[in-house]
Amino acid sequence: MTAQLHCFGESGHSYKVALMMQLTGHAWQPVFVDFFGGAMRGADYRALNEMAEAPVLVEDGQVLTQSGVILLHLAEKTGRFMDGDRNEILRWLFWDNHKGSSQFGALRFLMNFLPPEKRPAEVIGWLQGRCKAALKTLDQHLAGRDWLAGDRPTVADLSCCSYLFYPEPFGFDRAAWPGIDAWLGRIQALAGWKHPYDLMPGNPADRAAKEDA
Ligand SMILES: N[C@@H](CCC(=O)N[C@@H](CS)C(=O)NCC(=O)O)C(=O)O
Repeated sequence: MTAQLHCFGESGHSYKVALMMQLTGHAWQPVFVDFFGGAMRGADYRALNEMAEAPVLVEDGQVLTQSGVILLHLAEKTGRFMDGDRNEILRWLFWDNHKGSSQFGALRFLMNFLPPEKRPAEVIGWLQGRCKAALKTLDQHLAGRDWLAGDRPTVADLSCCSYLFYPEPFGFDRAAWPGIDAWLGRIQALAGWKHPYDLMPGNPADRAAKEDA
């Protein structure tokens, strides 16, 4: 049965999974989650995912949450993107969930999706420092190697890259990080790569158009 991914365009965590399915040709369809309309706070969504987060993958009667778990599930199903030392791949997946995407996503949310008068300057400043440290870790690791874990792209790369493709500013300037810049270019060159807003429903332009209507 075609896998269903509960997701929305702005969700970098969902993008990791959507990108993996896109690159592997795994059959899937998106189910739009109206995050900005409050859909995740409702009982229906909590019944699907008690953690009230996207992504959720529903496939063959299984309901999977947490992007890292879903990526590993897809790697097993497709036989792709696990070509490397398993511990090294998991090390970067866990790092991403703690120091990478989780912080990039929160900072981007505070700086772009909260109404300007509600943006907490002190928290933003603190988080910018944390994100800069994370970007440094990533950039240094990528100096002199093409992929995060081994000689080929793995789910570690698909996880760690996700927020770095979004256009909304959160203090990440691709040109300032040569290792990351070249690595993102390699990911973009993978056959079938698509930008998050071309892969999943919902994006800031859609919401702005609705507000204007
Ligand atoms: N560690 C989780 C993070 C998921 C997550 O935070 N998703 C965001 C959307 S990108 C979300 O649903 N946030 C809702 C909230 O924090 O209330 C994963 O990797 O799936």
